[in-house]
Amino acid sequence: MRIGSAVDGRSLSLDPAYSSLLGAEFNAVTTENAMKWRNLEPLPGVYAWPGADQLIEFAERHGQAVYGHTLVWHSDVPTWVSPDWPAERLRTELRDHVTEVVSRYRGRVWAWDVVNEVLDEDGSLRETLFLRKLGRRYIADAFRWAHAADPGARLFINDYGIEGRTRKADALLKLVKELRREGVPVDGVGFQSHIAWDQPPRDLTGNLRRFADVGVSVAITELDVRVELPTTPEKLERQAAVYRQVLRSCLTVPACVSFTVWGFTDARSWIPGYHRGYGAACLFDGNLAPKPAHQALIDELGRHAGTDRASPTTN
Ligand code: 9MR
Repeated sequence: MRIGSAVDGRSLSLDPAYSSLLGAEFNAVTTENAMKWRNLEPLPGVYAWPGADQLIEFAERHGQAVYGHTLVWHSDVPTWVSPDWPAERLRTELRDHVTEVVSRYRGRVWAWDVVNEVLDEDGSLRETLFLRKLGRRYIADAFRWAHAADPGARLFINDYGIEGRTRKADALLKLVKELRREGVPVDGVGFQSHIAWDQPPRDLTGNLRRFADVGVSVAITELDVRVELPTTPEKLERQAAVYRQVLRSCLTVPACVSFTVWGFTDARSWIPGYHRGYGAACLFDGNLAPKPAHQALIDELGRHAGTDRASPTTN
């Protein structure tokens, strides 16, 4: 079971306490931002590899698996990609981007978020530059390009708001079935899991199972549990229970192949910048001291290992 964290590139370079905790606590890592198109290719044909390279080298030194995030995301398209281009130009640039990045890290990235957030809340395909110009086939194309560049990598479709049995989750299930019926190499579905402390998803386990039933892997890809500030010991206990519940769901479903938190320290989390009045969403506080949620995960993993030993035929 891969237990990973998203990694903040600046902290990895500049903060030895951050890096040593990352190396000690996790067996998988995801780049939080360094592999996004806008960051990787700030100018046409000019790639900025050092951030991504640095993380991969760190992971290899620490025996960690690397989860690549993300190849196609409407929200991080470089500014030089013009909405006025003819469709064929956009398609070629997108294809070259996917091919360049996946080939560079061939054999070193075990899984990729190929497309991120392609659905709207109502379950329709999100209106993005890619959909407008290229039509819905851009999704299948992206998977095929990625597969051609690294046939060994596991290819995921990743989204938020799909942890419970929402309309969006229903639509994603339908999309994944269609893609697989068409022979598109979709191997897995990533459940981002940005959750509020007082609104845990309903029936996450059942939801993961119905995706697993169509033959794909599932993964928790960006878990954090934001708390309304100020924090209190009670809120942190409830937060811990949500972390535990999500891990338990993943451990319960054999197709759940990895569990990733979206940053591990409150000092470096995206939450306060995006969710007004919320914070403290991670496993460690701003001084890198473990919170109750950390202990809850350790307990849950121990409990699961105990179960395994008791019944060696299950996994
Ligand atoms: O945590 C990321 C933050 O630092 C970036 O500014 C932001 C925009 O690139 O992306 C955040 O990560 C997002 C992830 O890439 C996709 N799912 C939602 C995450 C939180 O916004």
